[in-house]
Amino acid sequence: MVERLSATDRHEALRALPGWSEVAGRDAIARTFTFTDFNEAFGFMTRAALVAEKSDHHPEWRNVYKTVEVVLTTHDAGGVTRRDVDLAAAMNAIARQFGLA
Ligand code: HBI
Repeated sequence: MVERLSATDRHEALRALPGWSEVAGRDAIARTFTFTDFNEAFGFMTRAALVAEKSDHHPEWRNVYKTVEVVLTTHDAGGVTRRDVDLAAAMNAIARQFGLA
């Protein structure tokens, strides 16, 4: 099973993940993506879903109009692992295709 990251490794990983931060009271990371409209938000989710399914690692997320709130944690490990960091990086790359920083 994949291992939880140490606090140091988690902090180091977050430094390379613009927009992501730790979730208070939970071993998880989160980012809220704000697009220009629902079409872009849902387009982002569609592309991210394909990555998630391919890697068998799935986000907790919520869409309201043009925002997508994402929380990543590895349920099997009970905390943040390399799999969450990889999915967060993939989501940032997809968001950049929609013009987000
Ligand atoms: N997604 N975020 C997350 N965390 C998991 O532990 C996880 C998952 N998707 C699929 C998955 N685990 C399966 O590998 C196991 O539940 C069998």
